[in-house]
Amino acid sequence: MKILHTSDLHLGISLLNVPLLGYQRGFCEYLCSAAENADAVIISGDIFDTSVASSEAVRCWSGLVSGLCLEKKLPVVVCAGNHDGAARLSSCGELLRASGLYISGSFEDAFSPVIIGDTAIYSMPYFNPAGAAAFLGCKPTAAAVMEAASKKILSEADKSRVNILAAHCFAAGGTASESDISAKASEAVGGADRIPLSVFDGFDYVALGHLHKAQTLVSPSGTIVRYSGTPLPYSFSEAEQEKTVTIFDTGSHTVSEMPIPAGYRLRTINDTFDNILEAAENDPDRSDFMKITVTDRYGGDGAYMKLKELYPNLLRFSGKSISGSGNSEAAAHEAAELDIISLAKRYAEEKRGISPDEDELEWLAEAFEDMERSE
Ligand SMILES: [Mn+2]
Repeated sequence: MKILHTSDLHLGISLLNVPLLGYQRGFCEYLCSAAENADAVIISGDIFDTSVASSEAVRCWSGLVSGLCLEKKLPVVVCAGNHDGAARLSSCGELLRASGLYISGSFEDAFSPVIIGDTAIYSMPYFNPAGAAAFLGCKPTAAAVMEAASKKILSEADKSRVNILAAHCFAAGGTASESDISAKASEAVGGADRIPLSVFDGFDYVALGHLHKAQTLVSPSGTIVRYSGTPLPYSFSEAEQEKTVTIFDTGSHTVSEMPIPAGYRLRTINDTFDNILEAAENDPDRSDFMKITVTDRYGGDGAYMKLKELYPNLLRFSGKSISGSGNSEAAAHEAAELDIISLAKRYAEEKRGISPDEDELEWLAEAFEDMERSE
């Protein structure tokens, strides 16, 4: 059997204020046709970007699962992610199951597998360790909960089947992206929610969501622990990542990837102002979503306006910092060395992106002379 695994759709997300739902609808269409080659679909959480999703995002989701379950007649197994409102997402569960849509929204759901042919899929939503620990009688940490849950599942599982775990969590050794807001936050506090790969030993495949970069980790006994990644790039740190859906073959126990057409491209340029202007003339992809850093000018409005004319989807812009290093102490030290005209000139460059002309410099000089006289 072939299982198509995807996650972290984040329907309704914006990229620096640019709504991406139109592109996400494109992905949903792609997914419906890609799934024709599969026997089941797993979506490992973060269906929506916010727990109370917009009506447009809900409509998009509704269209996707209708397409997969009703038109393509495929079973779809979903676990709620930390961005989802789990109770909302999993409402009408019994009714949906009758149509082949299996959504786990509460921790206990993880222990009732969805059986598809020779395969059992255990689907565990993102969990709060304290609540899950009370249910399992273990320590209230993510690692202890997952260890106890895996043990319980595997002790009850039929080993003649292919046993798959779908979950939304941070596995040790995984790499977070800029758009993994909660994963990044956990890194900042020391990664206490990291789950050691050894707890996944015994499963045939672990279909994870939460980290936005597609990546394969391997447990000590050789279980493939896979993040499918987001279907589209949701931050500039993902500009170079190829976005794919993952296919797990239950017969050969191997994974393969199918590339997803993005519909948009993210691009980063770091260069001097003149080089950027010159290169822009022959740039065929000026409608890309851009992040530009000008290395030889301060980030004033003038430089921004000029570049925005060339790149209408300029989403992030910055110039060099006053010290060139971003160190404010060094900047202050450097500024103290400058005469007042040079300092004013630099200030004007930073604010406007262009140097003051001869007339302006003369006016400045006069103004400073007047000031000194009056002092
Ligand atoms: Mn996510």
